[in-house]
Amino acid sequence: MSNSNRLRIAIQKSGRLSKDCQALLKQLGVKLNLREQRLIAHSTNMPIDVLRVRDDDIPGLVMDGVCDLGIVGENVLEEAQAERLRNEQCAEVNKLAKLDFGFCRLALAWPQELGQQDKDWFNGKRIATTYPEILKQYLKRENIDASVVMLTGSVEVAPRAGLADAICDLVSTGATLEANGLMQGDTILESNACLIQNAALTDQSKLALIDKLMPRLKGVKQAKE
Ligand code: PRT
Ligand code: ZN
Repeated sequence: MSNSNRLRIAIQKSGRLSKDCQALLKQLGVKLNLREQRLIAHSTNMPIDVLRVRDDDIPGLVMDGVCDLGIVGENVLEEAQAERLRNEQCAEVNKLAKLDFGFCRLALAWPQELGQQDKDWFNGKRIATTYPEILKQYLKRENIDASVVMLTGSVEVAPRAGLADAICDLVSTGATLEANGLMQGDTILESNACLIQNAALTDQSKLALIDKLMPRLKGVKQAKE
């Protein structure tokens, strides 16, 4: 659906995935002039444009065909897919590869002073999260009757601020949970960055270019192993 004949790839502009995305494109041989703070960077050696956006916008841009490819955390992808399905919008993408960066887990946590708790404890509790759809699916699956408080940031302070009893947030080293006196519980989702493609892409020259890049991607992954 993208009207450009250049392959459009959406990556995170600035954040935890940006450097790895830029390094990956470089390893794939895509030359870019990223110095300028522009939304679009044109490749100088391939018919590729890189769109630099907020990570939350990437699934929608690829699902709607505004971009042909995107690199995004599976956490953000799954949340966007669940939200779109609930709104009866197109949520389909082809996951071309799981990438070896951006690893984290979406886990439950609660104030340490409460000690170890089992799943039943969550009944009747409020859980703050930035991932309401993934959390609701988990609660349904586990038959837990808790309410979900949506926060777009600072989720880890919610219990202390009296906004929630527990949280469901991304964890990498665990330092943030510890610094906020929280104890980590069940992992709801394990996530890596992944490469996604618009499911309706039919442009033969773009598909041929993707076919050319994919073995390079495999080569990069093997070289790291
Ligand atoms: O501005 P934009 O919307 O693009 O960026 P953002 O602020 O929404 O996202 P960003 O850059 O923080 O993260 C982008 C992606 O990186 C996430 O969607 C995940 O897929 C992945 N990722 C990997 C993480 C983490 N590790 C991570 N540790 N995303 C966030 N965190 C946060 C977490 O929310 C918590 O606040 O880091 C804190 C916990 O880290 P530890 O090491 O203390 O456990
Ligand atoms: Zn974001």
